[in-house]
Amino acid sequence: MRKLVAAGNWKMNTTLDSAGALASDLAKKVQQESSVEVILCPPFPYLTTVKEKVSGSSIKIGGQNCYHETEGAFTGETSVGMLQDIGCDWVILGHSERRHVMGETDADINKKTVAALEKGLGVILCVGELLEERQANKTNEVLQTQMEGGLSGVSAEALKNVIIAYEPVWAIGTGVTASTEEAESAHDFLRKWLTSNYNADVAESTRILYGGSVKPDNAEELMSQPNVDGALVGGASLKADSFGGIIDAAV
Ligand code: G2H
Repeated sequence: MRKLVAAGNWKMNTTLDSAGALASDLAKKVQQESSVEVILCPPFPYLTTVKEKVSGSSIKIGGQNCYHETEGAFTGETSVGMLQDIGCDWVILGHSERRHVMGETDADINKKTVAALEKGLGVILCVGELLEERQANKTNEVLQTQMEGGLSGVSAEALKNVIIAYEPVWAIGTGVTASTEEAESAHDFLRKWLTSNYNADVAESTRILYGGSVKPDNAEELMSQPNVDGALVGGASLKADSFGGIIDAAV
């Protein structure tokens, strides 16, 4: 039985005050014992504040990115160890905005994934196709390439600390959500990929989240699909009531 996940990707949003207030509101809602794993990924400067505000709840925090090197002259980058130092359990890697705005490749994402897992930091690995790739019937091909690239060299043991997030790029921040059938079909493909490339146990235990315009009113139906194990939420994670509604949908 896979524990469902509600992960909030705040992207480059919030202020110090609003991030703290949002974290406090969510901490009141999510108790120590929760049937849903709640992960908040605020901007780097607010991680420490958010961590403080959620203490006493079961909420975990994560970075939205990291760098694969441990230290040195890498201006603007944040290491895995730094994220762990301030209490992160997770890092989002391979988000489509990193791939398509910042130009990250599967090789870049793989280096970060391997570095994070080597140090025991959990990875939320995002994969997903562009609209033109879906229209050209290349969805599965793209997912296969991104899974093979991102997880190259990752053992079945290390994969226990990985969550996959399927985020069709055409559904991100657009208000367009994949239909439950489209989401389930991609998730089913990803789980079969895990079976073929790892084994049935790994495939059965790995959480696969859906991301892309998830809201309280579509979350329950998406998460009722057999292969959808929760949501990675952007816009709707920025308000306690809407993210709270998504957490409730996962309960
Ligand atoms: C996809 C998602 C969060 P949104 O990027 O990762 O954002 O829910 O705003 O589409």
